[in-house]
Amino acid sequence: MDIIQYINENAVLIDNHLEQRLHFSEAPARLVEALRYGVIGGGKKIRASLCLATGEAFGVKREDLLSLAGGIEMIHSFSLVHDDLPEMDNDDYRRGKFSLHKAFGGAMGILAGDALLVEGFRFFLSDSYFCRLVGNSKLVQILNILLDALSVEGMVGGQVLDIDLEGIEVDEEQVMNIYRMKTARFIQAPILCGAIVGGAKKSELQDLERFGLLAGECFQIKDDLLDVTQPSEVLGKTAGKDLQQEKATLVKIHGIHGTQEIMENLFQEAETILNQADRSFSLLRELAHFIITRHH
Ligand code: GRG
Repeated sequence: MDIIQYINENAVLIDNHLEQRLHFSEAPARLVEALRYGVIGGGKKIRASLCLATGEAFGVKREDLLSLAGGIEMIHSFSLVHDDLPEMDNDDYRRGKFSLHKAFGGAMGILAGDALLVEGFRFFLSDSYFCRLVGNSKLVQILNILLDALSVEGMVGGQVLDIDLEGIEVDEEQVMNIYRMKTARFIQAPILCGAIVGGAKKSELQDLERFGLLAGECFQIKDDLLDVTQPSEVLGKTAGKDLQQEKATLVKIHGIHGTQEIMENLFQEAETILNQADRSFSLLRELAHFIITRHH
């Protein structure tokens, strides 16, 4: 199957699943509206696709992974909603529409972000069919992987470094460290989650751990390249912000061509891991290729 078609099909499956299940009879209506605005009907849902494609490589049915992949997209959306706040990246646009705090106000930007994070975990934990299918031991593994990726040594810590190092002279290792913490660990996590549901062996998990981190590094490097090469209309968010905010990026150190070369080398390293695996990971390989060739 064409990978763009696969990604789009998954995005529809996830959106439909979120649409069906994100209703809360006791919650304030405006909070629910904001929460749904933050996750349904926008974004590539690439983390969901990574989870589904990995699960499928281990023989798990896509339908059985929708609550996990949907929850992961909610958690990812929390990070975007908070990242857009004036105190962070301060962006009025996201996914081609007003960012959540612009549409619903600053307090709701914080609270709907919080809600996406908490309800993202509840989304799969409250699915009793999914929990029975996976079993408690794997469920704990999945929770640990997601929480590690979001932790002070993961996304939250990475975001702090990203802010602290604005406008400061940085070297490549410092930048790569931010990329790994802020972004790559939460690209790696859905891959590992899909593999755990599928009963991956320890050695397979180790390979996918390395692959996932490399694919995640590629993801953030591509994001930085897009920021300087694509207009806002294509990105669906404000372009050129890294330069404006003096962000620590590889582009700042190596320029566009040097950065592209680093990304391609990392992709090749990632691809080699999959090529040497006993199992076929063709969709996952295609998704990694999409990550480095995408236009938004
Ligand atoms: C913990 C208070 C608090 C806030 C968290 C950590 C954080 C705020 C934000 C960091 C998240 C971030 C913006 C990481 C960069 C990763 C990135 C390039 C995200 C864009 O992901 P895409 O392209 O977006 O997959 P779509 O819209 O397609 O889902």
